[in-house]
Amino acid sequence: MSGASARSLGKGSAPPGQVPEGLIRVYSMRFCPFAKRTLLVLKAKGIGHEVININLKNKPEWFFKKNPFGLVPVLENSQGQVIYESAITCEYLDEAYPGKKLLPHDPYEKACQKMVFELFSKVLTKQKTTFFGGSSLSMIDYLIWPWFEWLVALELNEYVNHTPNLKLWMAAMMKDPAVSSLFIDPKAFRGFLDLYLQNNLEACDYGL
Ligand SMILES: N[C@@H](CCC(=O)N[C@@H](CS)C(=O)NCC(=O)O)C(=O)O
Repeated sequence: MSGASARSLGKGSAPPGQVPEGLIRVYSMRFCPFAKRTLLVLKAKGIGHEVININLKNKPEWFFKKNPFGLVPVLENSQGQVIYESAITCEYLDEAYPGKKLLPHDPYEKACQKMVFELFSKVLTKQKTTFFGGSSLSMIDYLIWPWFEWLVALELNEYVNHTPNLKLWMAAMMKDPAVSSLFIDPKAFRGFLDLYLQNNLEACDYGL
């Protein structure tokens, strides 16, 4: 993966050129939990990609041509096709690329994952298996994880102590190679959050 730790592009920057053949590009922001979903799926499936960070406090004019809502993540492939909305980018990657399938093949099982996703905050405590999609890690776990990573980074994970299944799930997630290799730097995250809440234009590049 290239560019993940590069400074973000802001207003006045030149639009990046065509995506090199054999790679997919993700427009991201280092601390965005939605973009983290896409990055987790890229990593878990071993998809060759490059990352372009966007300054969300000072967005480049050209970025709105990639996503009219001006939000990250956005995927762009070498044919110039653009996909946005994190859950849609994840499903696209799972379908378009070979390797480990993260969404179940069975239509009912797939619908169940989507229902859990829609309701995830309400059903978390009803989880009966180690992972949300069953005994092995699948798409739904990656879609939910980035917010729990924030709890760990902010040292607030004691709030899950009263839900033992959730605690076990978090411990199991931390052992996943995609999750551990993309784990947010807690110090940098806190520094980012501090600046972001002050609307500081340097927030997205904190620590670089
Ligand atoms: N529903 C979108 C939400 C994405 C989103 O809110 N991304 C944030 C960064 S974490 C963003 O781009 N914020 C810029 C803004 O609100 O102007 C998705 O799932 O992709």
